[in-house]
Amino acid sequence: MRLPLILLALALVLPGASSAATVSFCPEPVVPSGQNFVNSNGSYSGALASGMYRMTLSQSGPFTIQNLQASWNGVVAGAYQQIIGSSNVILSGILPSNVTPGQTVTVTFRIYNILGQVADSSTLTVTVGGQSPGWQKVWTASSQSGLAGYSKHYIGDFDGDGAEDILAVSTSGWMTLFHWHNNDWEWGWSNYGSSSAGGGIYPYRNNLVVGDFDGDGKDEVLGVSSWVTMFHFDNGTWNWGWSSNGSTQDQLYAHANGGGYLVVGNFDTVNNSGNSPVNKDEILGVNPNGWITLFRFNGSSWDWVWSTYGSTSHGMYGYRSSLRNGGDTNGDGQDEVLGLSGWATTFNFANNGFNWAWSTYGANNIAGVGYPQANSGALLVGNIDQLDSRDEWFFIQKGPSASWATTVDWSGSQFTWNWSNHNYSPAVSFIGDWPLANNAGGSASYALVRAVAGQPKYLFARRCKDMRMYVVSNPLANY
Ligand SMILES: [Ca+2]
Ligand SMILES: [Ca+2]
Ligand SMILES: [Ca+2]
Ligand SMILES: [Ca+2]
Repeated sequence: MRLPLILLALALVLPGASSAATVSFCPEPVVPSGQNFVNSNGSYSGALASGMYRMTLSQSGPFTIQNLQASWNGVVAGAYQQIIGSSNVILSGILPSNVTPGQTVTVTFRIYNILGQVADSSTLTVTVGGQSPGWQKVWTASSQSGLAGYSKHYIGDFDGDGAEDILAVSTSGWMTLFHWHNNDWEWGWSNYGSSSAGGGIYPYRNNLVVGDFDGDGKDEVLGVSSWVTMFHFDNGTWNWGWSSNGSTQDQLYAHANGGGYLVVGNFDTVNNSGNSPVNKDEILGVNPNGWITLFRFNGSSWDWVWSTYGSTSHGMYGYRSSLRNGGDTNGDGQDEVLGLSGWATTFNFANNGFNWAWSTYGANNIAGVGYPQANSGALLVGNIDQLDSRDEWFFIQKGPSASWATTVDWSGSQFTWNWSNHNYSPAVSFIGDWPLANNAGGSASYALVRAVAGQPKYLFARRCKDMRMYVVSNPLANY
């Protein structure tokens, strides 16, 4: 007699207990006009107690999805039926023809219990697909068992073949190196979840910075924790290199600790020490105490190249919370530092110090792109065409109504825009077929990667479980 009583108790508390559970659709459907979608997959975050439930669908938006249907483990929404447990919800429908790319319809999926109370209410957005000229898709993650299943992606040429690789780190502690081969991201080294693999890199896995610090043509990673330690990818695995060995007197540690951060770039191409080539990357350390210092690795320790020594009158000081690598915008082989505050300003290293170079001086745009960017919009830096050796600035809006993406580069006297999804008629809110506006409840994340040696950088776009890569359609056009 005890078991039925327990089930009854569960059923009675169901409305309150299950109201926090929702069905999350991920990724949400992006469907071309006039086409159907059949397998939009949602996962229920809770577990329904056994009982009779009724599932309903409603929709709102500028057009009506036809034949809109949902099912729970094959049980089709409609009448009261017996459903139980956790499940995948499958949604399908047909978009009318002649609807506008980027338009969205919100679909609401509800589950009612036998008392007529709402046990779950979930929404998803169905977006009309589109295609903006200028970019083409070269890769889509086919499953979550590869690159897309990892939460962090560190990009660098770790094996020195001229193509950038990806060191991917998962929330469960897997670390895997991926290489672009045969038009796919293939597995290389992996720790297979082991904390002992990789020469001690494991404890640093969530806070790595990437650069070619020793100038040998391969990128290292610098792990920043209570110790700061460099790891080299040699002989098929990660190897322990220089380390602060826990010294709190170490100046790289002091600059990175307690809210400080490290900016990597080839900021100085003149004064590299020792016998290293001029492509050795430096580190700009931004100490929370206000000191901003340039470091360079000399093979056994870090040389102190330059510092503000805490001066509040140096032009960089006002940008100390938001300094980053601004790329090599003029193509001279040397990276600038970009400060993003109320003004955007670049700093160029010359004559033994960082000098103020270019600035918005408070203007509300950069080459027509609104500045400061709203909703944490992306600013990607890298060379995405083959017309020139200058790095572009790629501005991509984020947020629920994101609709612009624009590339900008240095024309010799000012920044000018070259490609924009709005430079076509009709303009659609896409890069290639990637929708800019939020989907599945969140913004996208973006990165640039030189997947092929000597080729332009590709664009990574990621949202929810969807991960794709795009390349410019015409690398000889000016982006
Ligand atoms: Ca490589
Ligand atoms: Ca190196
Ligand atoms: Ca350098
Ligand atoms: Ca370029």
